[in-house]
Amino acid sequence: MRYTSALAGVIILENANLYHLLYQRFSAHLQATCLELPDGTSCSYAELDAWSAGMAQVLAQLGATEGDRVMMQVGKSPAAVALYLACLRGGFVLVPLNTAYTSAELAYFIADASPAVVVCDPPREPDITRLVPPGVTVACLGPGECDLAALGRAAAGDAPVCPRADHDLAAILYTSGTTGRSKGAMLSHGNLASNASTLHALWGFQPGDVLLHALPIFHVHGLFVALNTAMLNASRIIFLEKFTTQAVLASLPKATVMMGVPTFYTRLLASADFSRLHFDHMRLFISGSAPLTEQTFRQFELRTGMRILERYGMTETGMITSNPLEGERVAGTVGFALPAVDVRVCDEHGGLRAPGDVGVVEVRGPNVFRGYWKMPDKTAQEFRPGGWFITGDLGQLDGEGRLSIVGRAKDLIISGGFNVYPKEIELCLDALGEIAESAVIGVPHPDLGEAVVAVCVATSQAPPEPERVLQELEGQLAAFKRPKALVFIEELPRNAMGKVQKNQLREAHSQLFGGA
Ligand code: MLC
Ligand code: AMP
Repeated sequence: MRYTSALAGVIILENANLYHLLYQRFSAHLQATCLELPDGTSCSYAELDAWSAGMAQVLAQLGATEGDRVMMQVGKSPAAVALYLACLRGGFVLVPLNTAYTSAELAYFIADASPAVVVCDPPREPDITRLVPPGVTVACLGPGECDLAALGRAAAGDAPVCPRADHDLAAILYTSGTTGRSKGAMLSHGNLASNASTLHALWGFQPGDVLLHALPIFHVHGLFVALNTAMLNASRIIFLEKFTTQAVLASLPKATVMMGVPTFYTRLLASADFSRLHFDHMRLFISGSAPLTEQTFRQFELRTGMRILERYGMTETGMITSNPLEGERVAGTVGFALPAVDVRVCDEHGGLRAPGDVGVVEVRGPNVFRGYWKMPDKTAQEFRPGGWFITGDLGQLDGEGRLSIVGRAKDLIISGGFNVYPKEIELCLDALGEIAESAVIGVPHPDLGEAVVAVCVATSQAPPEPERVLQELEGQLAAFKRPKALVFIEELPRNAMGKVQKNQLREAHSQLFGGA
């Protein structure tokens, strides 16, 4: 690849910047619509290119230099996509954050990532300004002290794409951990580019494909899997602010590809209007981020005549396996390792398990992240010699290399596609004076797959009102992490080693929401 510098004409340099790759692929279609919004407005590839160039320049003027972190906690909008692209082309490391995070949660991320600039939506500006240390600029995507969206538009032009090597960081995405402390997964330009190119080819993206995008853009699924594959294809993206059944039903007739978490599909199936749609124009429905039940897979096929393509991945690795585009998509399995990605199933010491045996899924390949930000020891613990990353998921390979995810070795709840680590919630609950100890579990939930439930022991004979306890968590934990139910019991069940028997609790409370 060649890098063209506006300053010095053509310089021969390898440029592994993901933006360079995206631009190469969509530059022949600059006038095409990239983002189409439900209100009828749209943003072309040319506009996004110029806007992101302008934003990259403004970020540099605000003090960001190559390798600096630019944190964003913003809702879905074309400006947010321009900001993502601006970070890529400027060589800044994007740190996207869930919009549900509270100020208390944000304070940790700001301290850990030490960003040069924090970008937020205008209503959050006063709060975030109070949180950042001196020298860190707060910018807004909208009216505020420093409106990055407007300034970027005013500076829109043709800024050069910063030369990056394969291993240079493009983004840090925070994932919670079993210790309750979030870890920043460092993803390089090479990680993102290889995964996007592979998926684009594997899922047969073709001219005319239109992606229906209803996912949030602060996680791997909506940000990298969906946006990068569509942009590599110069596709039109129907860009919904969030998933609502109504908005998706209204947009589906114009789409050819949709990506979603299983909750999207169960919600669509629950709608009578969904049955009335025709699906001839749809090429592909893709599901991931959480297990798709066989029941949803089968009901969906019955209703639409189409088999959802389930794939499996995680923040640290991007996508790992996928059911095939052509060929059998098997319910309850997540398919085969992606090209150039190696998958194996091992015992707890890294010894290979035989086909059919359950073990921990390990993965290796150009998609695997560069480690946890400022946590070299944690990084070392999660890798085996030879570059194998230990996912913490329990899986089973069949004789043909098809993987099924059958459980988790890590204490993790996936609720509506969002990860919740029980430890973080337990620490918050235990810090409240009225709770002696707690165990947070996931129980089957018909809409979210799993729902967060807290089983607690009170410090006094008369337990506090659950509603009041949940209210106390409001300022501390994002809404999706807060328990959907809080149950008081006299004593937590423990084994001989004193370890809380969460299996027993899960069993005891499995019908709290009516089961799966
Ligand atoms: C919202 N809430 C949730 C929730 N989402 N609670 C639990 N789990 C969730 N997933 C909260 C809301 O804040 C609200 O709280 C209350 O629950 C009711 O919300 P709702 O209206 O039912 O939720 P909704 O806004 O419709 O969102 C549900 C959803 C959304 C499923 C559409 O969560 C979603 O878009 N999920 C996608 C997650 C995702 O992109 N994951 C990818 C991770 S990447 P209150 O208190 O205000 O009432 C990854 C790797 C890979 O995993 O392989 O892809
Ligand atoms: P995250 O850390 O948010 O990226 O979540 C990654 C986790 O989501 C994985 O480790 C799996 O536990 C889970 N996951 C993703 N896709 C699937 C899938 N198709 N089936 C089951 N679990 C999945």
